[in-house]
Amino acid sequence: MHALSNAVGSTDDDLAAFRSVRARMPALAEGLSAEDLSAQSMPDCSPGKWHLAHTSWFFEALILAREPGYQPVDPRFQTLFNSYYEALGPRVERGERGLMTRPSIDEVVAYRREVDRRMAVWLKQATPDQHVHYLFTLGLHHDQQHQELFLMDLLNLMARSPLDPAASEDEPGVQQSCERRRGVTRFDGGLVHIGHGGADFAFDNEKPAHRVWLEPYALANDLVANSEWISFIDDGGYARPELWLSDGWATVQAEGWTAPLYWRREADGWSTMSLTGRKPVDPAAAVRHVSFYEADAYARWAGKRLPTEAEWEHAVECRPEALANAFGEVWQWTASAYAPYPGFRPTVGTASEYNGKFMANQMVLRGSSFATPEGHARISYRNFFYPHQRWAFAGLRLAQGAPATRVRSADEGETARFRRDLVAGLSRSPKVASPKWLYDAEGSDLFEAITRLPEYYPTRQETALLRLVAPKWAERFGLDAVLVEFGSGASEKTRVVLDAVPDLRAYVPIDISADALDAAARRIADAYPSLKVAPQVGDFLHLGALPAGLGAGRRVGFFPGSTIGNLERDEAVAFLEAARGLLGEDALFILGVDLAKDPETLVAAYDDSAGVTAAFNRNLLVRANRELGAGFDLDSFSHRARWNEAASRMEMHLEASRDMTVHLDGRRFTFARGETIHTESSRKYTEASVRELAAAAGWTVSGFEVSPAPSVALALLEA
Ligand code: SAH
Ligand code: AVI
Repeated sequence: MHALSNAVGSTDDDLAAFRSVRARMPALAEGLSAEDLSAQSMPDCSPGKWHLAHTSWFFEALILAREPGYQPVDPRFQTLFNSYYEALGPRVERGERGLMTRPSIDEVVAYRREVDRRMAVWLKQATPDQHVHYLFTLGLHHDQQHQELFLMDLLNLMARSPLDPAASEDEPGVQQSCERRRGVTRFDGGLVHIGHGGADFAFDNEKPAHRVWLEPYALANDLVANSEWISFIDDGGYARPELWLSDGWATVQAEGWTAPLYWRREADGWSTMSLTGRKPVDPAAAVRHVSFYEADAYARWAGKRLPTEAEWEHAVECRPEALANAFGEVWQWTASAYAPYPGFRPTVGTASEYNGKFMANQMVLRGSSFATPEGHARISYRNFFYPHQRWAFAGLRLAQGAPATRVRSADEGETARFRRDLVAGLSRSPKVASPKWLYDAEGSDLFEAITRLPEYYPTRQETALLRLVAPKWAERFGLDAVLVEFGSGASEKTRVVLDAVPDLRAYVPIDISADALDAAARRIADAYPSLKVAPQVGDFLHLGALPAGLGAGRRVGFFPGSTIGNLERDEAVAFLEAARGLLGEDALFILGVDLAKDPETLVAAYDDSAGVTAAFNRNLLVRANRELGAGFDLDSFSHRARWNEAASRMEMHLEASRDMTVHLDGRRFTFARGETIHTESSRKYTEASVRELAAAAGWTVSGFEVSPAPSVALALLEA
């Protein structure tokens, strides 16, 4: 990765590196007209001509001009092409660089050639000391930074044109997008080292290497994709102030943001501008051209957060293979403010202005983008932009805390139950597994990813319906009510109820997934400080008593998401009866159900095009291999989503693609090709079937509200 080193090397190596780096920007400019290279689209951007000149000026001002009696190529250029170096005298205002129609592009090209010629002579004759050689290498890296800026600025200019012109036929840069990996990778953290400590080149802002303390955390293996961003938009992401930092929200309003920069809503979806012109947004590609404010709001919407730069660096250092597209796709926003590392010392001399003076009000991005020249980026590299800026090739990767209580998911009793249950299920014909085992930490994350898929309508529809009915139903809760939620997962819908009942006394989320429960309970407790939050890890099919100290208010059950549809009918009745017993005499119960509808919509919702539901389903086998030492060959099982009309339910299966034997718990389970494990049923209801179910369990339906299509329903039950 370190193609350009600052070790004082041989003249020949330096000359070769110099020529190769300097050749790239003119190559990027090839095919562009003089007009393309002269216009300035906004003050943050510079014309291509200016980049061509400024990168030459840098070598002249920082290296050649050190020689006593040096005669500049053109003294006027010292001012015209100085960027921000106070020590080197006056300069043209940044926003006025586009007004320099003189010198012409030909004169700039001639200037470049002359600087390159003088540099070649210098490289052959000079014997630079360590510092000057560092400045030479800095000049090469500076040139490479401007090669990327050249493309960013060019794209911004093209996007300002009503013609949506293509700057080039192919997108320049390294194309190395990897496949989505799905899921997250966990890191224990602790006392770790970050920063650049080696002898090879790094900017001053990456030094010194130092220690930081990291709490356990997890990073998403993938960058956030356009399809996920579209779900954020569709869920009102740009219209909900609660998702945004105050400055971010002010910017959304002032700038009228409704989507990433360059996105345009077309009759048949979104389009965006790239260097190859305007194209439909590719749902699978990483989102680009979002600001820190947007990245931060998206993370909040997703129930996650941005990683700190130390988390990012430590993760890439320890598990470079785990994270897809850490480099070469988009720069990744972090939650870290751009600040000096402890012990930071700017490079001495003029180059002290290179990085250090910008260490206020900007945020750090890590990785690199498709437009970053090869050999330029490093694990310790710190890019930085202001939080509102979005013309960079910037996207994001999500992070989350990984609480130490995670060990509970490998709880011995739970593992034994999983083993017993799976052995029993695989011994049956047809083979089955209980859907509750889908939800380990990874499974819960995958389910949350499902809720954001365009095809998986239930979460969106139910949340919207809940926003409508919650205020009305909340009037019946009375003072000091206690909300008891079954299968609470990320507790996102809960917020809608909590917002409608400000005087709620306590919230008791119950979930089998300890990881999801811990994280959700903490988020809710943070967001609703006066609410008592009492999470209960466990199986809602084996309800114990409610925790003590909840007061005497009415108990209100909450069972959204159509999770009831995952239960067999007898189980569902038994559950509703037990819940009535748990909640007491005057209880209410809000039940969410998915309604029967056309099989096409249903099958799409359980077999999404991005393959997230497939990963969720297959995660059962991943978990069995990890926790039970089972020997499932993951590549030999395919996700199947089937509509079972007779039972009015969607079914998820894992289908064996070959004859095989699987070992589990010292037993052998044989699979014929085409045989499946039935991993989940998701019953789809009608109003009549909900009423029948509720009545069988002794509840009365006192409200039934249906969403617009694709329809889901919420029922209000009374004990
Ligand atoms: N209520 C959320 C989450 C639904 S996903 C929503 O509507 O979006 C189903 C949730 O139920 C998961 O969090 C899963 O861990 C939990 N769950 C599934 N079976 C369970 C069981 N038998 N006991 C307790 N929790 C269970
Ligand atoms: C949680 N449960 C109601 C979801 C459902 O729709 O049955 C789980 C799910 N399975 C596949 N996609 C989503």
